[in-house]
Amino acid sequence: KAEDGYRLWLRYDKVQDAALLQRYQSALTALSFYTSSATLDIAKKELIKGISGLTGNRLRPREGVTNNCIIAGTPASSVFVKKFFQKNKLNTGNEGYVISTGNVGGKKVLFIAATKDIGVLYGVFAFLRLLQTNQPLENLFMVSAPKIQNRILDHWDNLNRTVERGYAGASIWNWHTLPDYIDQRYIDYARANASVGINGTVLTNVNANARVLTKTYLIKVKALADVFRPYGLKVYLTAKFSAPVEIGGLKTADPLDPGVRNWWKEKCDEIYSMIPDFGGFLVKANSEGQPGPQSYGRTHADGANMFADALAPHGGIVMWRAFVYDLRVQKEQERFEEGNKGGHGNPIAAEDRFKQAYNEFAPLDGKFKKNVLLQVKNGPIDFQPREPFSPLFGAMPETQLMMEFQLTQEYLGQGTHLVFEAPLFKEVLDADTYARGMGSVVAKVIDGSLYHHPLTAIAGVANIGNDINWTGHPFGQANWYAFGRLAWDHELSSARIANEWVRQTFSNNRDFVTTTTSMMLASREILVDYMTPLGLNHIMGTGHHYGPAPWVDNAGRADWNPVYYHRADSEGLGFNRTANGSNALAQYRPEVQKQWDNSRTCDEKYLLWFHHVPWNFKMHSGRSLWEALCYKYNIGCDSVKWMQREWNAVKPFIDEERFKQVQQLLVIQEKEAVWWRDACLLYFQTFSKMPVPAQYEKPQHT
Ligand code: GCW
Repeated sequence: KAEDGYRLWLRYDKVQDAALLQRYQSALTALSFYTSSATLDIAKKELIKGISGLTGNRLRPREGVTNNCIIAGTPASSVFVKKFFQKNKLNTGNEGYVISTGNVGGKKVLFIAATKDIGVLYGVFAFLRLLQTNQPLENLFMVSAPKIQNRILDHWDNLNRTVERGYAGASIWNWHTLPDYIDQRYIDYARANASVGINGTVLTNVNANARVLTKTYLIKVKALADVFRPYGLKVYLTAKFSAPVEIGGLKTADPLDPGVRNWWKEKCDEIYSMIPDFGGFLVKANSEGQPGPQSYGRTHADGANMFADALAPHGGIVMWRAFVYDLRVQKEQERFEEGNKGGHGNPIAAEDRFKQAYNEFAPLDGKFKKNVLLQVKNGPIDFQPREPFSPLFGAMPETQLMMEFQLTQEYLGQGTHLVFEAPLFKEVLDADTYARGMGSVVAKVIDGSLYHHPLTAIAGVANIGNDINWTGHPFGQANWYAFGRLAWDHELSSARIANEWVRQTFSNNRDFVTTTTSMMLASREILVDYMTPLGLNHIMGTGHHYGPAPWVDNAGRADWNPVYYHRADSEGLGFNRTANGSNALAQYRPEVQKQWDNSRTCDEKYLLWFHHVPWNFKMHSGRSLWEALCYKYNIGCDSVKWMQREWNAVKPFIDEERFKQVQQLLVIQEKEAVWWRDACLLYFQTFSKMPVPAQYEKPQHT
């Protein structure tokens, strides 16, 4: 059934465990739920639908309270909630909720309540999650509120419905039929996001098209905003820096030009007259060909603050991206090509790309207005299978930094490899910047607690398209889910998230849950092993970023070349970023530098990120670097075979359709793991000139 994938983690199928089903059936017999807003209406329908599917009980809201009654609402919508909140001095804030068993006039009741309407909707989804994951309902008292305010999906969707780095079909935004045609998918999208607490969506690609800011498109954007509003989902757009010239007829887009500033102010007034709760702008400027303030001799702060001023009167925010790598590098490359027509060549870029975002932004600390967030990718390069955390997280105390993760698996096997990303997200969130001493983890930088910043946000580049199952790979859904859950509460463990997702999406069967979650939890490290072990990175094919291409040395820009990143030579492998190399390490606090600056003590996961080490370098295991590389690539391949066996074993527990989809994708993944191993080992062997140890499979030329 095609709908098996479409339903995501919101399936509400009847509880299988007979004893538990009976307990749920008798604990959930009545409902007191007065609704006075669209949001509460949605919450009520969801609750009734969920309980009906899961237990078969069809609840009809009634006046008064009976035994085993759910009381849902806010202090404003329900007198019972009001008393409960007063008695317990509760206030769940703007978005939080409480789920609690209780007593009203001697009757056993269960509260799903919140200070605000949207909190009730989040509470309903949290309650249904309890049922869907078969949790006990006795003696409940759960209070929950998000740790980060703005939890946002960034769509890299173009107006022609292509999706940059999208692997799940076309964009779900059908600009052609909007605003009059409201696809059911828009509603289902908002509902899915609300179910995990995602409260914002940037509809358009950061490689922006100014036309989305014209009236013609804003009418369509408004239609989406109207659909999303009751689900607590705000709409944002990307703003192309040159829009005043492209669609405004101005001669310049200089952020200090009064005419330009006024143009943006009026544009914002126009947007807010149509969408009063518009979230704001996401801007990619002076990066990969996008125009920006530097084109006019101004700084990133000048650019961001111009938008900030235009948005501030309406309460909007600016998310200014820190994903830049210096124009000078590009210029140098162009000069080089000019003098080297026809030949191949690779001038080493003027500055290590690793260092460039920091070089440009750290000096601007404290220069951004109150409604600006600087959006920093998790690592210094670009969404690699593993990166050390971006040094910017420990370097800008006076700036509100937000995180950008990538859910779409651009460098992680795209739509075909099974990779659960929660461990990647957690690794970065838990990394210690030491910015204010030990314990200054990245999560505390972005949730505002380290420096007491009032505005906080986190973004995930969406992996959603119009494929029936939303994300192409059925397990891609888990990354959307994990992002939402971690954005709400970064303290949740990857294991807990995997467990929740598997139970809701597939089955509560013990064997199934154990097998599938262990596969998920291992999957990211497995991919690292067969793609980029020991700190290798950016050795994917240039442009598409899919298969292996460590040999490429003519990608058009020195710092797009895989050879720039791995630096293999007859001596060894890896990028020396210590003091006698590019010294990128100096961008970290001394405690962090100490973890990584010595090749003998550096965590081997990051070894080749920071060191150029000889082929016969002795690893902790006693293997040489070359042997360790052979070992890692082989273990990666073997582990994909293990995943295949595990998946085959769970066949009896789930529907044929999703079983087969994953089974076939794992076949592709297995072939491609071997492709990665063979390509990389054969290539690196041309430098190491060492044999592959006998116990490993020999790489093959194909
Ligand atoms: O990850 C890289 C991608 C580009 C992307 C860019 C960015 C949207 O290869 O496709 O462009 O980064 O994040 O801006």
